[in-house]
Amino acid sequence: MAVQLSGQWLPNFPTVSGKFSQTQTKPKHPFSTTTLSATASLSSPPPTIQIVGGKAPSLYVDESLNSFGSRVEDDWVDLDTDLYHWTKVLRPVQWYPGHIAKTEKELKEQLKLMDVVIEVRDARIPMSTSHPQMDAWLGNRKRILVLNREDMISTADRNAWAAYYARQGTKVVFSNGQHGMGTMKLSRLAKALAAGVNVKRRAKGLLPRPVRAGIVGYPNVGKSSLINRLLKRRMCPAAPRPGVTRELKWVRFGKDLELLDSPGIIPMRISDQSAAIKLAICDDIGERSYDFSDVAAILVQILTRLPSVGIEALHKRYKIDADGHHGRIFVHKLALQLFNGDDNQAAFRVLTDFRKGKFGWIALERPPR
Ligand SMILES: Nc1nc2c(ncn2[C@@H]2O[C@H](COP(=O)(O)OP(=O)(O)O)[C@@H](O)[C@H]2O)c(=O)[nH]1
Ligand SMILES: [Mg+2]
Repeated sequence: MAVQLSGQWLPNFPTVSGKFSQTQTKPKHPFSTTTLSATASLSSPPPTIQIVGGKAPSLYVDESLNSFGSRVEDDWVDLDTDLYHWTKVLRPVQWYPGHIAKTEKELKEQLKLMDVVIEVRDARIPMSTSHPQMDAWLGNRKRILVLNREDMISTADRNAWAAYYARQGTKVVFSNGQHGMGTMKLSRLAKALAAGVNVKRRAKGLLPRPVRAGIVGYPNVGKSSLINRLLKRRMCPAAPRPGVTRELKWVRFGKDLELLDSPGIIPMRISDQSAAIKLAICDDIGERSYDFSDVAAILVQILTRLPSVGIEALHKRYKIDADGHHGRIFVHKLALQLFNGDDNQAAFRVLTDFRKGKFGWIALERPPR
């Protein structure tokens, strides 16, 4: 039985959706700000929940409180409300290269052949890399959610997401497509989930066949890398930019698993511009679809608000004061300081610094309450 996951941060915010293979049918209760902390809920997960990979959550630090003693979740809600207003006035970001429409069509066909679907998301932005139509395409198909790029978020981020999905009864694997962490667990889980296929075949007197797992998700989240790490060979082209995988491709892992690598899919129209900007910040959509200065300005404003970064870290790196509202001025000052007044270059520097972890490894999204 599958459960519809949903959560709202903002009136227009996309539903955190995904029907994942699970046995728990009760919808989540709202995140109780008084009784439930991220760490507490993980320490006693319901028996059906499987959290695979990632570091064990700390049992001693109440990560639901910030340094001022107020709720971290409240800060995130405030930030997202501001993000909505900041992005609403910008030129909309849209990215839909020609091959995606073709992929979508082919993928829907291939889905019929899959025993289990592995949906990969960017751990920095699990909500913004959730395709709004994925539920409809997958129906009751068995699913595993992968939060890849686990090395690019903090332990607190990971704990928050692990606790969130644990409450949903969602199987989630944290992985690192560059170094291969989580990939063996992923293959084990896929085989275990699809074991029923061969039980049925045997009952019919048929020989067992390899389990077919399709890897799907947004562009550049690490789908091909995960397959390559699992196979320990470069079978699928992977590169640090979106739109590299253009074809669907089945590859064999051992004698009992077949994996389908697919090009990233993304909605034709990204209706949520907060999500679009986060995709741009994380380099998950093509560079030509957005204005570097717009995106870097928003990033600066976000960074000033994240407790682990803040105005101090920005000042330390660039020797410029940020105030949380005038990211553009910040970028322009950096341009004057280092790039002969070229805002574009300054913006690119800020974006690259974030992507390289120069402000620490941090997620840009926390679970909804
Ligand atoms: N830091 C980090 N980089 C990753 C991870 N997984 C993939 N990458 C890098 O992200 C880029 C995109 O990966 P790719 O597999 O081509 O993504 P795909 O478009 O989803 O197939 C490549 O440069 C990878 O080396 C990860 O877990 N951590
Ligand atoms: Mg790829």
